[in-house]
Parts: sequence; structure tokens; C-alpha cells
Amino acid sequence: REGSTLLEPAAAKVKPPPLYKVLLLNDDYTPMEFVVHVLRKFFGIDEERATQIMLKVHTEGVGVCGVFTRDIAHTKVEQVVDFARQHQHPLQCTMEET
Ligand code: TYC
Repeated sequence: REGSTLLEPAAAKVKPPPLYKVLLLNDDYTPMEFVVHVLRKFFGIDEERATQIMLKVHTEGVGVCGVFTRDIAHTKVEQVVDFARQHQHPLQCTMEET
């Protein structure tokens, strides 16, 4: 059966990987259109949904960009932070286990 090894009994359960939310945080300086661009470029979100998420972050302080396995979430966070810094914006992006 899938998931069994010499060291693991065939009946043992295989756990799904933990999932992580990638979060955007609000700040007073990053332009709204830059945040919408980030959501489209790195998360494949359409303009209407990206605008909704950006406005939620703007009004509530935090919003979810997507849910991913740990390595994918970590890569997204790095890509977003690097891109924001390249453009001299203080945008913060982080991850949290679901
Ligand atoms: N608060 C920013 C502004 O008024 C817009 C913004 C939205 C910044 C979401 C960051 O994650 C963010 N220009």
C-alpha cells in the first residue's frame, strides 16, 4: 500500500502535511495598487478578488493570500517581501499554520 516502508507497518496512517496561511499585513505607506499587483503576480488572484483582499487588509489589518504547504508558503513570503523591498515598500508578509 502507498506510504508503507520496511520501517513502517503497512497499517500505519500517513498524515497529510500541515498547511500554512500566507498573510499580508497593513501599513500606512504601501500603495493600494502595489498590493493588488502583488496578489495577482504571486498568488494568481484576479483583479476583483485581489482588490477585495487588499481592502480587507487595509481596514482589518490582516488578510489571507492563500493556503499552502510549508515550503510553498515560505517561498511566497520570500518572493513578496523581496519584491516589496525592491520597490522600497514596507509591505509585510508572513505565514501561520492553519
Ligand atoms: N494602507 C495602505 C494605504 O492606505 C494600503 C495597504 C493595503 C497597505 C494592504 C498594505 O497589506 C496592505 N496605502
